[in-house]
Amino acid sequence: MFEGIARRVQGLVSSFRSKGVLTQEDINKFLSDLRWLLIEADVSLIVVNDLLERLREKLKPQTGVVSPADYLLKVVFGEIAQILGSYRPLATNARGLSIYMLVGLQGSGKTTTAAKLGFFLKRKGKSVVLGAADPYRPAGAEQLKVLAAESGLYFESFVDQGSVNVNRIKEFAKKSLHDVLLLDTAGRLHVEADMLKELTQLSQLLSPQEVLLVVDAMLGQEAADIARAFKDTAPVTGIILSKADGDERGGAALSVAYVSGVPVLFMGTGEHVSDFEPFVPDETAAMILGIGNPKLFLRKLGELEQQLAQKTTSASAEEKFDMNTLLEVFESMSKESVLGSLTKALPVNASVEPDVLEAGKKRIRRFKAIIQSMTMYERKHPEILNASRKRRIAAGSGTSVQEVNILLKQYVALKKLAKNPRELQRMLRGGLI
Ligand SMILES: Nc1nc2c(ncn2[C@@H]2O[C@H](COP(=O)(O)OP(=O)(O)OP(=O)(O)O)[C@@H](O)[C@H]2O)c(=O)[nH]1
Ligand SMILES: [Mg+2]
Repeated sequence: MFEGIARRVQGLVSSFRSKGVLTQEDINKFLSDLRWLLIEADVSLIVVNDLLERLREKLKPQTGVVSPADYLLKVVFGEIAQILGSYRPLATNARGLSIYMLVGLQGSGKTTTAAKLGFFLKRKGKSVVLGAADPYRPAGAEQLKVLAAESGLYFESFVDQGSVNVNRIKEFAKKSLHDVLLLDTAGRLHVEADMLKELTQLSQLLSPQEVLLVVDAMLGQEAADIARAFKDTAPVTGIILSKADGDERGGAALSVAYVSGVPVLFMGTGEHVSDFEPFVPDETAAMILGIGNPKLFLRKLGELEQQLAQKTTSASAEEKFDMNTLLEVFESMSKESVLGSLTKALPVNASVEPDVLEAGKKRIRRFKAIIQSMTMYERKHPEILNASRKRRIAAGSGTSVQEVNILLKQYVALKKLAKNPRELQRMLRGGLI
């Protein structure tokens, strides 16, 4: 699911992995590439434009957070999760049977989804009845009956002589000791006024707890237009995105809730009855961005930021900034526990560039070796380092004079900023990882 878009987002972001800073120009380029990426993923234009506008406001040039790539991922992740809406559980009827009507176009997956949702609720301990309420396709009732039997759910047909018997549903609801009745209603080829009218009437007569619209995610942004058309006329309360396994571009997932204003509550992820999941925006956003483990990603990012903040602020507060301070910062940065696990929490989907992170780690190792080859006096007063001392340090640390010079340059720049801990902290992260 969403592999296509995830791979492309990762490709886009990974070009920032080797950078130490993020300029406004970088941001503009990133946003324009992202725009194309989203349009090609068949995301609704209204979503593309709004998302881009939010990002344009949020993204600021950085001398670096952990790395520009992670900073971009973090901000985009937050905004996409917002666009996807918020998760809510199904409404229930405290006084008895909860009725959920499943509505949607022909072939969208209503009947299959009824069985999936029923199976999902059964696993949560509910007693579920699948109710046939499609008067036009007798075969549909048969299909529902078979699925009910296969999934260990109850079945009841409410179709009498070519129409839905509403009174019988009401009677059933009154007497039933079950928890949930899932009604599989009639679909049409297109969104048609008479279908919407029929659904609205049925819903007025039954007052169901939810009217769940099943939309086919393989339709991309058209899924969002369909959802909107239903919502405008019928009392749709939630969306189930079916065939999300076929939506590798992510266009439907990104568009449907935002365009229709109705939350996506579940998604179907395959043909089997258990291929069904609650739609959790954070997790879906992570999938779309190709972040392997979003919780771990955000937690590790936070930890690293905090560690660096502590090191840098404590030193600068006492105005004792010297090579020892820098060494401490390097040590906290190069700890396997932080960098290593951050890498693991990062995208699973290929295009992470291990060499870039490896290069960052290697650079820190070499800088550490340089400082360790200095005497204590040199560490406190690096300004005394002349050409011959530098040669000695380079030889002692197995590095080059050039690298010693680079480190000294960074040190001078950082020391200047030592009175401003925030700036120092950002610069440290930007320049060194
Ligand atoms: N890959 C995949 N296929 C699905 C999914 N959900 C449904 N399908 C398939 O989509 C096709 C149509 O599903 P149905 O449940 O019969 O659709 P429907 O909306 O009830 O169709 P009508 O009753 O004719 O309006 C079937 O072949 C299902 O197996 C899904 O999440 N993933
Ligand atoms: Mg059907």
